[in-house]
Amino acid sequence: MPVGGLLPLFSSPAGGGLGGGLGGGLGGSGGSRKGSGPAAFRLTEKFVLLLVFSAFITLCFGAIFFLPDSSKLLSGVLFHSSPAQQPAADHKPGPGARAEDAAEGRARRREEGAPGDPAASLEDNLARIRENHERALREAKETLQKLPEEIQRDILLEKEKVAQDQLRDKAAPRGLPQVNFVPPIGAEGPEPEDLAIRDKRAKIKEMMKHAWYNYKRYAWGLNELKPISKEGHSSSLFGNIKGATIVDALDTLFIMGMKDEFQDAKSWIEKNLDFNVNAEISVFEVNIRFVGGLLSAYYLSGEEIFRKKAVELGVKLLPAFHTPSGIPWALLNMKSGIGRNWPWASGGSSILAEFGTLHLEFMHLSHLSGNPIFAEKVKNIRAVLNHLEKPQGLYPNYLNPSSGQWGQHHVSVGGLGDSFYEYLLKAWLMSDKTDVEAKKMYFDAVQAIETHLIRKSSGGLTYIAEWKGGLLEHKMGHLTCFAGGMFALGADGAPSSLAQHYLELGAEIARTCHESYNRTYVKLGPEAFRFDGGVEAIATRQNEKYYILRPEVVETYMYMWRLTHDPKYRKWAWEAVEALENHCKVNGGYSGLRDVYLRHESYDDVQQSFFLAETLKYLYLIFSDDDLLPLEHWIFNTEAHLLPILRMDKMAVEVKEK
Ligand code: DMJ
Repeated sequence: MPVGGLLPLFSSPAGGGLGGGLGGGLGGSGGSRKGSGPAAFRLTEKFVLLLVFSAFITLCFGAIFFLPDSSKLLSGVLFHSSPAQQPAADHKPGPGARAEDAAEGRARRREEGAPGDPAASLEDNLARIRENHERALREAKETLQKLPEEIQRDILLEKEKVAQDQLRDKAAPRGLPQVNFVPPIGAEGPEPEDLAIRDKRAKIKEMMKHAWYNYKRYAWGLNELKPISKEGHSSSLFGNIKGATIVDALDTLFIMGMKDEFQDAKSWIEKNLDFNVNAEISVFEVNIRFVGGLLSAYYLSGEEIFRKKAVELGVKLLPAFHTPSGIPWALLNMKSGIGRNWPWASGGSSILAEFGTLHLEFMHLSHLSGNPIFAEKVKNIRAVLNHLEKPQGLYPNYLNPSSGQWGQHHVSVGGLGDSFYEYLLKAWLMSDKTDVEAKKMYFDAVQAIETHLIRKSSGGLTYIAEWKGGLLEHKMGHLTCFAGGMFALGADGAPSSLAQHYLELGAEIARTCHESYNRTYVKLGPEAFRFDGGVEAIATRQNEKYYILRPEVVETYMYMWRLTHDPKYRKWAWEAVEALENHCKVNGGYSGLRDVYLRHESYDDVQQSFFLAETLKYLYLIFSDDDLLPLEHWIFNTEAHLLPILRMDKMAVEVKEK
């Protein structure tokens, strides 16, 4: 990416050449990738002239300095050393000698010479000048051998690097401020009184142990487990960052009272969790799983290591925002700080569900670091979105970070769109209901979704379709099933005439998603199900029949249970537990399935980290009392990591260096 992505800086008229800031530079995408505009030529010429001039100075200096007569001439004026102290001519660092050799010699002389010796210091200075000129000459020679395109690229890379360094310097945590750690409310709950419920909860904890210990045994320190092959599984989403399952599982271990396991995870993080990786990561995935997991572990345990690591990682993600609009790239090389978008995403667009799912974590990063930069970045995303015209009040899934304009008009409450809506609602709730802008955006969006996307099947099932340039695709993804919980959670904040309506809408979506489970052989739902061609809530395409241990359906059951206490949600949740035990549990952990309509399991051989972070956590909460993680105090990020509601009066950060 770097070269292709950076060259437009030169070719775009808006890029403004070297003078236009880096943000403007990266923005000049739409232009040609050849980089041969007039501005580019002027710059190249300037650079070459500079090099030639520098070479000329060096030659003049060399002529004065190295010719015998000049030396003699200079010796009386500049050198006070005796001939015996001067190095022999063949030891002089001439053009062929390495500058390091000269530096080494200088250092040796400095060690040997008396401190404050003016002759030595003069000699030192001259030697330094000589080295600099030699280096300039060498570089000029090398540069003149390069093609103009290569020279341009080098200038750009250098410029990019300087800008990235500045950005990092600005944001680098120079010791975190002290935070008055507030002991968490409801981080551990009592055993449920009802014995049957207690047993069910204990069963879910057993499932967590089975998933955790197999990961520990076969894939410890790697990202995920392959439970059939009994080895590690690595996903490109995390680049070379390791330990996704460990970080994702932290808070589930904590709330289940698995203290020893939590300590093991903490020790691994202290010793091994490293973000200096030279590989591309998904900004969204790393944020929701790693930043979210670390923040959650900090808020539950108060252990400083988690806060430190979360902020450190947050800083590493900041270069992703380095685009003309401030809408972040989807992919980022954590070492170079260079970002780009998924090649398949509409004309180089960023994805709504990705850049729209940073808000909660970044607000907490600013809160815990005392550095406003994180909050500024996500508030800017909000500002960009607010300035844009929305087709029919809907948010398309694609937004170009260079132009700041929508890409393809494809709208979805499932993949590519989903958690953007979730984070609007939760931003309002997490701000102790002070972020009224988020509230308005959420309810406006939901209204448009109801008008244009939500439909009822002839069999009476409410579903959320996808919208493509005004045409509906009557398909609902497993991912979309989270929306039942979202509608119900938001009901309380709706105008009073609509509160009951949103709770019922949540219940209807929960029922539809339950049907998508119930109509399969294994009683776990497919990746996507359709409401056309004479079917309802059934996958018709082979590539939509898989189940990868996803949480969205039990997530909705959890919210519906908490908000209504209708026993059917515990019943449905238990059906999911039994199905997981019967069809996904294997010797080496839990595996996803390739086809939920098949009698005989075909395993995908991956135990996803979100199975421990989300699926098992939501199931456990359904069989716990409501005072374990009460919804009035905690917000779940989209990976089910826990973030406390920010009540500024009670969670003061003392901005003072430790
Ligand atoms: C999780 O990583 C998160 O829930 C995300 O929002 C969507 N996809 C997976 C689980 O299905």
